[in-house]
Amino acid sequence: MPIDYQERIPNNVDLANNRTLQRALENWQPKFLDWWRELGPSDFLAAEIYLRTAVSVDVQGWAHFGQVKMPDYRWGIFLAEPEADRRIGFGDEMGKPVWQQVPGEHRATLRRLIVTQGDTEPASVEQQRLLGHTAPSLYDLRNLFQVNVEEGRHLWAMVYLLHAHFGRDGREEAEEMLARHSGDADKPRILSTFNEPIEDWLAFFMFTYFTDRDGKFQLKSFAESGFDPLSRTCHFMLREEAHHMFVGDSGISRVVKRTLEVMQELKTDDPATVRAAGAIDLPTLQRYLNFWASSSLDLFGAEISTNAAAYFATGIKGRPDEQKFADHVANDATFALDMPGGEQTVALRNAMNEVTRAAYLRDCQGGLERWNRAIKAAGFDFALTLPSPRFRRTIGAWAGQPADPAGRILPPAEYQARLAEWLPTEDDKAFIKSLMRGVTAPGQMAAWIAPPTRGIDGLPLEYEYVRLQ
Ligand code: BYC
Repeated sequence: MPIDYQERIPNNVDLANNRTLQRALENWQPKFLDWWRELGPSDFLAAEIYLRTAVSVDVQGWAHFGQVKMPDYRWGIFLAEPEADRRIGFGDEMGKPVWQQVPGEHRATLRRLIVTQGDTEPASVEQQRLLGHTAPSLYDLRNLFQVNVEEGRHLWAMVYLLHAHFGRDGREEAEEMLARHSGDADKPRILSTFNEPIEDWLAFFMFTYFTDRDGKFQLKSFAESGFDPLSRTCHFMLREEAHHMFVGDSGISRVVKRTLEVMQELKTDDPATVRAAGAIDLPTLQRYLNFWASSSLDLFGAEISTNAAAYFATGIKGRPDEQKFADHVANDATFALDMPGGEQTVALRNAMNEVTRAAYLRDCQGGLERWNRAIKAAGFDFALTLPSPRFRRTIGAWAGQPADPAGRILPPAEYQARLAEWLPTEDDKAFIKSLMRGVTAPGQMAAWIAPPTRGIDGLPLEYEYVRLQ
């Protein structure tokens, strides 16, 4: 009996009629499932989870909800609908028709970028694999798994591009994507943040707030690409990405809410008292925030990047929301960079990473403003702040510079001595860990986090979002 590809792998890339692609995917899929079983969410393979699956790209199909066991999840391949007569929107190739096939001269660059993007997706699943055991509620447990299966689908999206457009090299790269592992000493994931362990739910919420938001901005840049299949794939991924950032934003908001309730009840902002009452004190929250925000800032690359200039010039990777800029060629424009030796004016094309990093930082600020308003409204004098892009950088001009979170340069010894003020200490992590106990009764919530304002897909909070077996 012929395999029903539409049923097994929902897609809008005509998989049923593409034998080469079928063969490549049939070979890769069992390896993906082995990887999922070995390095995907630990346990819970038999649990029935209220998951969203994309079965088509239209309004009815992209968010299809139902009870699913994770290994049976239908990881599909979707490209946003094509835009008729689409043209390259920036750089030296501006105005020329977009490419449906990879131009030979851009093959190596596009492959590297697609591999770098793809590598982050399974990496994040690996980083989060143990969190299911300590979820603060079934609602949160379901959200974790939703994020995990969609990161799996985003890996599929990149593997599709590699299989469909890069021949044998692409197939090899797709295999390598399952061979590198987060934090592995010999074969680590490509980008720094994706090798950091995510050991508790506060780190998970920070990761989905700050690191998934890097995903948003990188995907927006690729959505501008002259390589149309990449652009269309990333357009569709962005829809799913919004939920991942919602998980981070609402997660941190709920932690802040619970902390403020405890602070008001006990009429104190003393961290030890707040902790003794089972809530997360705001200074600890700030230290977690500093860690994940600074790590995520590295993901935009170096301040001055000839790579980024070349991506822009050739039409491979644009700026997020390119249409918002007046000048899409950026040939003579300059950009004033904040550099360790003082301000430095460089060609705008060389500063494209910084343009994206700045847009990202503005976007990050939104949540902080809301949390700070809540803190103020509760009557406390404390404000969460974003660390300066100079702080704790390991990539680019600020790498290794002893700057504090406000961006002040300190004597190296003072910087080292004060790191514990700014980053989670072993004691902080042990305390957060002590709060992490899985809550599995429907509608129940751990005491360190407030309930969400609503359930999922119109269902009540008490709904059994994960049926544990
Ligand atoms: N760690 O010229 P530069 C997501 C490398 S998140 C390690 O500045 P460029 C998600 C760089 O690769 C979005 N290495 O680089 C979120 C280069 O190496 P090569 C992921 C780094 O190219 C949550 C060298 O340093 N997508 O989707 O201008 C859950 C020189 O640097 C790092 C992408 O990143 C680092 N942090 O910019 C799940 C998009 N930063 O080539 C998913 C694809 C830089 O000299 N990637 N390097 O060996 C890119 O567009 C670019 O590679 C980067 C770097 C923006 C990352």
